[in-house]
Amino acid sequence: MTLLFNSDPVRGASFAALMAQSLPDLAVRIGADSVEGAQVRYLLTWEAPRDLFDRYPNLELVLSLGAGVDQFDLAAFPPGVRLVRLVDEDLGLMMRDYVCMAVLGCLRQLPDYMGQQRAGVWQELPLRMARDTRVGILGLGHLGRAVAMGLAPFGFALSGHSRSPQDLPGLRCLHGPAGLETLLAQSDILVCLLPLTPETRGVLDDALFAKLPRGAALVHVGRGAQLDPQALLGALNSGQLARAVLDVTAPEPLPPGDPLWAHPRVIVTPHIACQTRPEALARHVTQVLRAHLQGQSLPGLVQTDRGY
Ligand code: NDP
Ligand code: OXD
Repeated sequence: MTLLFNSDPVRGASFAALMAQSLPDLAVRIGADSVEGAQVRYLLTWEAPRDLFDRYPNLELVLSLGAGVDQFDLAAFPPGVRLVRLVDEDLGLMMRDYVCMAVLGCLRQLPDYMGQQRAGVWQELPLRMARDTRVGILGLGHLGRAVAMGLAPFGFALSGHSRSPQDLPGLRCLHGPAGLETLLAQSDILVCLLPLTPETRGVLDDALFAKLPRGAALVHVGRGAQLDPQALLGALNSGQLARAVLDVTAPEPLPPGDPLWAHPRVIVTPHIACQTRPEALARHVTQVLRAHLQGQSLPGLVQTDRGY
């Protein structure tokens, strides 16, 4: 029973040490050159080489090193190989902290004050209370729900949108196209926590920004390819959007000279809302492999037909 850890060897060594305690019968190999491809049953990877299934003909599970799986060609998965994404409480906590920071930053005009600081401007801006501010969350999955729970105590009026109907305490749950229209019209701060799929690619565009209340803010933590950067710049420059916090861009890193780097009302962070730590990874992989070996349903199993 061999698992190949196909990523940073230092993190791999920590992960392997933890796995030796939880699943001692599992052979963890680190790095693609460390093992014959035919021996690999489980592949833990962020990258998805095109020849994945030729290289590892006996694969049973591919485990993504992240919560997102948009780097994989889901249509290429043979019927017997399942894809699992990272689901762990720590990921939810990290995302909760980042989005609370960003939403509070937007509420208290942090991007604007940082822009003012760089320009040497000392100027007070009007203040708004959280209880008078509507936050809309696109995507009510594992992370969207953790974010909603984190924001609730601040008193924001919270709504969330998902594909299928949901019923969650403390927020108004909307779904489908009509629900999206309602959410957008009533979001002073919009948080994007959608997976990247053909349906969500480019979703943050001119038309969507036009549906937000004038002067809204965007917190984008999904995937860069969901955002049309020209539409964002246009909306910021026209005043339709007041400010934005972006943790994800396309491409990553954002190229030198990109206007988003220096925009006075934009904060850019280098895709750090969550980081995959060996402890969380070992906990998750242990649960997945135990469930797999016992023929039970897998935590984080990706439905390849819907793309997440
Ligand atoms: P989940 O799969 O648990 O949840 C996805 C949510 O999005 C679900 O509520 C789903 O609806 C909804 N959704 C999917 N497609 C649509 C659509 N077309 N219209 C409306 N709603 C839709 O994912 P997670 O919460 O775990 O993660 C979300 C994403 O966050 C990841 O895919 C990744 O891209 C990003 N991410 C970013 C990180 C960062 O560091 N910036 C870190 C980790 C993740 P339904 O409930 O009906 O299925
Ligand atoms: C992830 C990410 O998908 O870090 O886990 O973006």
